[in-house]
Amino acid sequence: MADIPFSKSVSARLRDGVFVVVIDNPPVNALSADVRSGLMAALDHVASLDAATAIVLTGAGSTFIGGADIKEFGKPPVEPMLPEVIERIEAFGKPVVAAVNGAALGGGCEVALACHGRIVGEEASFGLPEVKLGIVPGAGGTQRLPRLIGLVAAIDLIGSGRAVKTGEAVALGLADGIATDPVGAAIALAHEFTGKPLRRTGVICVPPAEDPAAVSAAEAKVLAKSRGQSAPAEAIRLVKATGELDLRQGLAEERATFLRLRDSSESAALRHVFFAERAAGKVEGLDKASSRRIQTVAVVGTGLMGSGIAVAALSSGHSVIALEQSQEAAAGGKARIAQTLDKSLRSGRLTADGRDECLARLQTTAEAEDLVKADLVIEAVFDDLTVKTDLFRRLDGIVRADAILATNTSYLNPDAIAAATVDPSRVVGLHFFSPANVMRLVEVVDCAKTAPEVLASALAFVKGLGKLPVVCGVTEGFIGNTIFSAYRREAEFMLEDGALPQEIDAALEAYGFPMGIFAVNDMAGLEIAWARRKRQAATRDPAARYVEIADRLCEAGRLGHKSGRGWYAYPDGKRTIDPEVTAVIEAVRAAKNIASRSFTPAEIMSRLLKAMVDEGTALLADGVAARPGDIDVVMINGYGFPAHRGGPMFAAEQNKDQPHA
Ligand code: T1G
Repeated sequence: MADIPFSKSVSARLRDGVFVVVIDNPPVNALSADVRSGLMAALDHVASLDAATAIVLTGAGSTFIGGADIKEFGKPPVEPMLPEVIERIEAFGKPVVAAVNGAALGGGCEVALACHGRIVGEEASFGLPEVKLGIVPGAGGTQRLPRLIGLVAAIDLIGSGRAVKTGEAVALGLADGIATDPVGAAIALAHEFTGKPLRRTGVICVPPAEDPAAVSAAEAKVLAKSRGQSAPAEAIRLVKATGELDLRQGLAEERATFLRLRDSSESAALRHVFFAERAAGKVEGLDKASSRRIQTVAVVGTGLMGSGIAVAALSSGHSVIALEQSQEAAAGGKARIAQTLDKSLRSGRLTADGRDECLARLQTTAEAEDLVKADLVIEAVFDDLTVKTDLFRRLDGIVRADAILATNTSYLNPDAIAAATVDPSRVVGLHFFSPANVMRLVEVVDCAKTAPEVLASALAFVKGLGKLPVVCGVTEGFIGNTIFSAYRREAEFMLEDGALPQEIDAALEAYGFPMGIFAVNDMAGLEIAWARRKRQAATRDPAARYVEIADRLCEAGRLGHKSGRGWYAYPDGKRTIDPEVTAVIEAVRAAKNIASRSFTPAEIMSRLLKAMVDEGTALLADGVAARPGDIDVVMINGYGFPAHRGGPMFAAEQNKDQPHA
């Protein structure tokens, strides 16, 4: 029998007396107006079709339903609305079973929750990630999920927005079964349901016997991670209300909250981040460049950065050759990599078998000639131009002609490193952030001579690591460190003018940064920036304003957390304000005859944001960054800028009509 179309993206066919409805709306089967109207039409059709005893709902391709169409947010609503479609499914007179073939997210999960049964395929996942978009589920998720899996698990999932895979979904009671052919199994389940009273999720009473302490603990865990955001707390309130409100009241409260949050600045910011993250790895005109297959990755240098990169590559299925200068150093590198893998095992990110497989794909060596097998070489040695150019010259003669050479330099000019090779078109920058096996962000540096195919391969490689690539051009410090330096400089100007480190940090933390800039500097250690300042001293513009406070601290042996003292003191490891630091700051101010004045938190933030935005604007003008959103993505994922503010460029654009403090 031919497929019956119900709209451009919804069609169905009868199989064994069951109407199998397929949503085919690439790329992720989002619930656009066309899908919603197609679903309604299919339901109408089956309601009066005697030949069909039930419905099975599934997605074409690798996704079940990726959720509401985020691109429709902010546009005039088009009927039918999703809650209507979902209520129709739940109330339907014949069984409706979801064959969850892939991700069921947001509205997609809500559709699945309203079905009378759920069969999951091996690649299925369920999640209500709405809080990550600054909203709460808007089509019954907060009311139906707790009815199926209880309050504690629902608070965890909805409050964090995390998705669960097949095994956890079954354990939580979200799925009735797993099948390699979920549609076939869903048809069988639909037959079992026929003629029996249907399980309507909305009428289930929320399991009552839950431990109130466990509910509070789940709530506290979510709130601890959602500093400055309102959606997670609102989502928890709605989930908890299922104990008191009936479905209708609960749905009305949920919808009102959803509509209010959808129009909030928090949601606008997070939606911007969603699309900016997906745009950041794209380069105009690059689609056509075919990327090279990268299976074997060589990592040169197995310090903190190199071993982190090796773990990231191993964990995503690559073979890794780690090169060190001696056998002893190679053995040390191997131990570091194994330790990091063990840590992933302990935190549940890796299974024991997974760890063993990773180790089996790792080769450590002191023989550069072993790198002949590598498709990509990532250099992570000491950040010194001579060391790096020597290394690239040597590697150039060893690796295959089609191998890509990448440098992980933070501040050096990758064009100068590339110039040491015969073929600089195969050189690219891959600036990982530490710890490289954890941090998602990678700045992919498109050097002056990088071939399009090499850039495309590097981007595909980074995406394959499960990381977030942002393309940038060459400048000292690329996007992130350039902006970080600018705002650090501004913070130090304010210190000299009268603010204290703890006041600046408090303003940043109140804005939503997990940690203020001085606390961050202490964590990272002050010595690297000190060494750089000393190197730059001879060439520094004598007319430019220079703040010596950090130098004075370093000279006094205050090198940050590791040395027990920096911008703060750390007795027993705890960050505390140190009067000695205040005295150093006051002495520097006095020496320059600066009359100290006070700063409000709003003024501190306004000046720091302006410093970031001015530098960002210059990077855009120079073509180092392609889009303002790329800068936002870097600052959010590499430097703790709160995602719910959208990044510095977005925040500035939003506030451009407001007077500065
Ligand atoms: N709406 C519109 N476009 C979307 C989309 C969506 N929900 N999800 C993805 N895209 C686009 C994305 O911009 C990209 O476009 C392409 O699809 C591939 O995405 C009522 C209110 C499903 C796990 O938050 O998590 O439901 O860049 O690169 O790695 O309560 O996309 O190619 O032009 O990410 O294979 C809740 C968001 C919505 C899910 C697939 N749903 N999506 O990952 O591909 S709110 C979400 C994802 C909601 C209800 C509420 C992932 C994915 P382009 P991709 P992927």
